[in-house]
Amino acid sequence: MQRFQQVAANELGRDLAVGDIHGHFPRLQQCLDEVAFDPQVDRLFSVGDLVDRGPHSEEALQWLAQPWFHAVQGNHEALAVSYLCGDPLDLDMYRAAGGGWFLDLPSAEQQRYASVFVTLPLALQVATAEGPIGLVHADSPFNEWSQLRTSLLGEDDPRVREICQWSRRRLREGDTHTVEGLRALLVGHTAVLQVKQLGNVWHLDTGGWNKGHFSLLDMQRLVLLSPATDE
Ligand SMILES: [Mn+2]
Repeated sequence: MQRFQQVAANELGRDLAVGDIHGHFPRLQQCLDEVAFDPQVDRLFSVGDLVDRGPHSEEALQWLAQPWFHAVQGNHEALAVSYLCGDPLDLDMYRAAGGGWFLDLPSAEQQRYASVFVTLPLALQVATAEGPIGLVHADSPFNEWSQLRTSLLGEDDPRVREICQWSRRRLREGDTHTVEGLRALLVGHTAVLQVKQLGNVWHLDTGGWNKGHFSLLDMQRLVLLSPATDE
């Protein structure tokens, strides 16, 4: 598994990005249908947290098997992997965070999910005509994207992993610093009412898995396709 992965530009169709899905794949599919997503040429990029909380977490593997679907590993995928590795986990907290569906699976099934989740990169870099776009679940630990790349391609650093998957600092502090070396960095993890841009960091989790809505970002144009606006 590569903790940092690069994806070439899409010459044929659109590249869309979406925030946390949390087991709500039918809702996401409806959203994709509304923007006429074409799996023959379009691609969908996820900032992770495909599972837990919602009723259809088990669909995650079908989605991850699609050639047009790419995802980084969120903290919820990491929890599943950690559980099977025997890492110390607060199981009541995991269950309260929506992990019950996973904890209650037979162990062979748990293994099937974790064996895919463990292969997901912590960071993705997607080429566009206007420059590279990065994706991590929560935040970049570095203001230079190339530093994150170097770190993730080198020795596994738990502190780097922790910030990539769990940090809420940037939103909490309203930090508008740019992550250099990227056109935009796309993240999720912390739900916001509307897509929020701080510097070149776009927070895409608008609670489509909860009482909010899924937001679909056109990565080439950096324009929201969904929710639809009348403007
Ligand atoms: Mn998360």
